[in-house]
Amino acid sequence: MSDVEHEDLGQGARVELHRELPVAGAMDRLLAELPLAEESYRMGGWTVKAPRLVAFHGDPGTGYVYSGLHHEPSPWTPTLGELRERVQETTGLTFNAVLANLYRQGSDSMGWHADAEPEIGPAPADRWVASLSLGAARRFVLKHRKTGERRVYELGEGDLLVMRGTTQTHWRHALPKTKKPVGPRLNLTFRHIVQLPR
Ligand SMILES: O=C(O)CCC(=O)C(=O)O
Repeated sequence: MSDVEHEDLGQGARVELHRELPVAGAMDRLLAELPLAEESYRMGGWTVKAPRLVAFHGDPGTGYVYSGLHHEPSPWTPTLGELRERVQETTGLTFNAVLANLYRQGSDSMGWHADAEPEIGPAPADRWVASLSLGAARRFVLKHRKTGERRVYELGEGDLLVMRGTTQTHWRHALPKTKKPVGPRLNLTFRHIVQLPR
Protein backbone atom coordinates (compact mmCIF):
# COMPACT_ATOMS: atom_id res chain seq x y z
CA MET A 1 0.00 0.00 0.00
CA SER A 2 1.48 3.37 -0.96
CA ASP A 3 1.37 6.50 1.21
CA VAL A 4 -1.06 9.15 0.05
CA GLU A 5 -1.05 12.90 0.66
CA HIS A 6 -4.01 15.13 -0.24
CA GLU A 7 -3.73 18.82 -0.94
CA ASP A 8 -6.73 21.14 -1.30
CA LEU A 9 -5.64 24.03 -3.55
CA GLY A 10 -8.94 25.91 -3.18
CA GLN A 11 -11.52 26.83 -5.85
CA GLY A 12 -12.31 23.13 -6.30
CA ALA A 13 -8.71 22.24 -7.30
CA ARG A 14 -7.25 19.17 -5.60
CA VAL A 15 -4.00 17.24 -5.80
CA GLU A 16 -3.39 13.74 -4.50
CA LEU A 17 0.09 12.26 -4.24
CA HIS A 18 0.66 8.52 -3.90
CA ARG A 19 4.31 7.83 -3.11
CA GLU A 20 6.41 4.90 -4.33
CA LEU A 21 4.04 2.61 -6.20
CA PRO A 22 5.79 -0.69 -7.02
CA VAL A 23 7.09 -0.11 -10.56
CA ALA A 24 10.46 -1.94 -10.56
CA GLY A 25 11.65 -2.71 -14.09
CA ALA A 26 8.80 -0.79 -15.77
CA MET A 27 10.99 1.99 -17.17
CA ASP A 28 13.39 -0.39 -18.95
CA ARG A 29 10.50 -2.36 -20.40
CA LEU A 30 8.77 0.82 -21.60
CA LEU A 31 11.94 2.12 -23.22
CA ALA A 32 11.95 -1.06 -25.29
CA GLU A 33 8.18 -1.03 -26.02
CA LEU A 34 7.34 2.60 -26.79
CA PRO A 35 7.94 4.36 -30.12
CA LEU A 36 9.31 7.44 -28.33
CA ALA A 37 10.03 10.12 -30.92
CA GLU A 38 10.94 13.77 -31.31
CA GLU A 39 8.02 16.06 -31.89
CA SER A 40 7.83 19.57 -33.32
CA TYR A 41 5.21 22.21 -32.73
CA ARG A 42 4.44 25.69 -34.14
CA MET A 43 5.22 28.73 -32.03
CA GLY A 44 4.86 32.29 -33.34
CA GLY A 45 5.40 31.21 -36.97
CA TRP A 46 8.40 29.02 -36.09
CA THR A 47 8.64 25.24 -35.91
CA VAL A 48 10.20 24.28 -32.60
CA LYS A 49 11.48 20.87 -31.47
CA ALA A 50 10.01 19.77 -28.13
CA PRO A 51 12.83 19.21 -25.58
CA ARG A 52 11.78 15.61 -24.81
CA LEU A 53 10.66 12.45 -26.64
CA VAL A 54 6.96 11.60 -26.82
CA ALA A 55 4.61 8.64 -27.40
CA PHE A 56 0.79 8.61 -27.20
CA HIS A 57 -1.19 5.41 -26.57
CA GLY A 58 -4.82 4.69 -25.88
CA ASP A 59 -8.09 3.03 -26.74
CA PRO A 60 -9.36 3.47 -30.32
CA GLY A 61 -11.14 6.82 -30.71
CA THR A 62 -9.08 8.73 -28.11
CA GLY A 63 -7.20 10.84 -30.66
CA TYR A 64 -7.03 14.51 -29.66
CA VAL A 65 -5.13 17.75 -30.13
CA TYR A 66 -2.33 18.84 -27.79
CA SER A 67 0.59 21.20 -28.49
CA GLY A 68 -1.44 22.29 -31.54
CA LEU A 69 -1.14 18.86 -33.22
CA HIS A 70 -3.70 16.10 -33.65
CA HIS A 71 -2.48 12.82 -32.14
CA GLU A 72 -3.88 9.36 -32.90
CA PRO A 73 -3.17 6.77 -30.20
CA SER A 74 -0.95 3.73 -30.69
CA PRO A 75 -2.34 0.60 -29.00
CA TRP A 76 -1.62 -0.13 -25.32
CA THR A 77 1.61 -2.09 -24.82
CA PRO A 78 1.77 -4.86 -22.14
CA THR A 79 3.60 -2.64 -19.62
CA LEU A 80 1.36 0.38 -20.25
CA GLY A 81 -1.67 -1.88 -19.76
CA GLU A 82 -0.31 -3.18 -16.40
CA LEU A 83 0.46 0.33 -15.20
CA ARG A 84 -2.98 1.60 -16.26
CA GLU A 85 -4.53 -1.17 -14.08
CA ARG A 86 -2.35 -0.20 -11.13
CA VAL A 87 -3.12 3.52 -11.50
CA GLN A 88 -6.86 2.81 -11.80
CA GLU A 89 -6.81 0.59 -8.68
CA THR A 90 -4.83 3.19 -6.74
CA THR A 91 -6.99 6.19 -7.69
CA GLY A 92 -10.44 4.66 -8.28
CA LEU A 93 -10.53 6.61 -11.56
CA THR A 94 -10.68 5.32 -15.15
CA PHE A 95 -8.26 6.19 -17.95
CA ASN A 96 -8.40 5.46 -21.69
CA ALA A 97 -5.20 7.12 -22.95
CA VAL A 98 -1.68 7.93 -21.83
CA LEU A 99 0.95 10.40 -22.96
CA ALA A 100 4.54 9.29 -22.33
CA ASN A 101 7.28 11.92 -22.08
CA LEU A 102 10.95 10.94 -21.88
CA TYR A 103 13.25 13.60 -20.40
CA ARG A 104 16.67 12.34 -21.50
CA GLN A 105 18.68 14.76 -19.34
CA GLY A 106 18.28 17.90 -17.20
CA SER A 107 17.94 20.18 -20.24
CA ASP A 108 14.81 18.30 -21.35
CA SER A 109 11.68 19.92 -19.94
CA MET A 110 7.99 20.76 -20.29
CA GLY A 111 6.84 24.40 -20.37
CA TRP A 112 3.90 25.98 -18.55
CA HIS A 113 0.56 24.62 -19.68
CA ALA A 114 -2.69 23.10 -18.43
CA ASP A 115 -4.26 19.89 -19.65
CA ALA A 116 -7.44 21.81 -20.36
CA GLU A 117 -8.35 20.61 -23.84
CA PRO A 118 -12.13 20.00 -23.98
CA GLU A 119 -11.50 16.30 -24.70
CA ILE A 120 -10.00 15.90 -21.19
CA GLY A 121 -13.51 16.57 -19.86
CA PRO A 122 -15.85 19.29 -21.11
CA ALA A 123 -16.87 20.26 -17.54
CA PRO A 124 -13.72 21.59 -15.82
CA ALA A 125 -14.68 20.09 -12.44
CA ASP A 126 -14.75 16.61 -14.03
CA ARG A 127 -11.20 16.63 -15.35
CA TRP A 128 -8.66 14.28 -13.88
CA VAL A 129 -5.10 13.54 -14.94
CA ALA A 130 -2.77 11.07 -13.18
CA SER A 131 0.94 11.47 -13.70
CA LEU A 132 3.23 8.52 -12.92
CA SER A 133 6.98 9.17 -12.65
CA LEU A 134 9.65 6.59 -13.48
CA GLY A 135 13.42 6.94 -13.31
CA ALA A 136 15.27 10.02 -12.06
CA ALA A 137 13.56 12.39 -9.62
CA ARG A 138 12.63 15.83 -11.04
CA ARG A 139 10.79 18.89 -9.74
CA PHE A 140 7.20 19.32 -10.91
CA VAL A 141 5.73 22.78 -10.34
CA LEU A 142 2.14 24.03 -10.22
CA LYS A 143 1.54 27.80 -10.59
CA HIS A 144 -1.76 29.57 -9.99
CA ARG A 145 -2.87 31.40 -13.15
CA LYS A 146 -3.88 34.62 -11.35
CA THR A 147 -1.85 34.85 -8.12
CA GLY A 148 1.35 33.15 -9.30
CA GLU A 149 1.35 31.06 -6.09
CA ARG A 150 3.48 27.93 -6.55
CA ARG A 151 3.52 24.36 -5.31
CA VAL A 152 6.67 22.30 -5.90
CA TYR A 153 6.69 18.50 -5.80
CA GLU A 154 9.83 16.38 -6.03
CA LEU A 155 8.62 13.36 -8.03
CA GLY A 156 10.71 10.18 -8.01
CA GLU A 157 10.35 6.59 -9.20
CA GLY A 158 6.82 5.27 -8.60
CA ASP A 159 5.31 8.58 -7.43
CA LEU A 160 1.80 9.17 -8.75
CA LEU A 161 0.44 12.73 -8.76
CA VAL A 162 -3.27 13.10 -9.48
CA MET A 163 -4.67 16.50 -10.48
CA ARG A 164 -8.40 16.58 -9.88
CA GLY A 165 -11.40 18.90 -9.92
CA THR A 166 -10.65 22.36 -11.30
CA THR A 167 -6.83 22.10 -11.05
CA GLN A 168 -6.46 22.51 -14.84
CA THR A 169 -8.74 25.59 -14.79
CA HIS A 170 -6.94 27.61 -12.12
CA TRP A 171 -3.37 26.26 -12.23
CA ARG A 172 -0.76 25.57 -14.88
CA HIS A 173 2.08 23.10 -14.48
CA ALA A 174 5.62 22.60 -15.78
CA LEU A 175 8.65 20.34 -15.51
CA PRO A 176 11.53 22.86 -15.42
CA LYS A 177 15.02 22.27 -16.73
CA THR A 178 17.71 21.55 -14.15
CA LYS A 179 21.48 22.10 -14.21
CA LYS A 180 22.00 19.24 -11.74
CA PRO A 181 23.29 16.04 -13.35
CA VAL A 182 20.22 13.80 -13.58
CA GLY A 183 19.50 10.53 -15.33
CA PRO A 184 16.56 9.95 -17.68
CA ARG A 185 13.00 10.29 -16.40
CA LEU A 186 9.96 8.77 -18.07
CA ASN A 187 6.60 10.29 -17.17
CA LEU A 188 3.22 8.80 -18.01
CA THR A 189 0.19 11.09 -17.83
CA PHE A 190 -2.92 8.94 -17.85
CA ARG A 191 -5.93 10.76 -19.24
CA HIS A 192 -9.65 10.21 -19.65
CA ILE A 193 -10.48 11.39 -23.14
CA VAL A 194 -14.11 12.14 -23.84
CA GLN A 195 -15.53 11.76 -27.35
CA LEU A 196 -16.80 15.16 -28.44
CA PRO A 197 -19.60 15.52 -31.00
CA ARG A 198 -18.11 16.58 -34.36
O1 LIG B 1 6.57 15.14 -16.91
C1 LIG B 1 5.75 15.64 -16.16
O2 LIG B 1 5.74 15.43 -14.96
C2 LIG B 1 4.73 16.60 -16.73
C3 LIG B 1 3.98 16.03 -17.90
C4 LIG B 1 2.89 16.95 -18.34
O3 LIG B 1 2.79 18.06 -17.89
C5 LIG B 1 1.91 16.50 -19.33
O4 LIG B 1 2.04 15.41 -19.90
O5 LIG B 1 0.97 17.28 -19.57
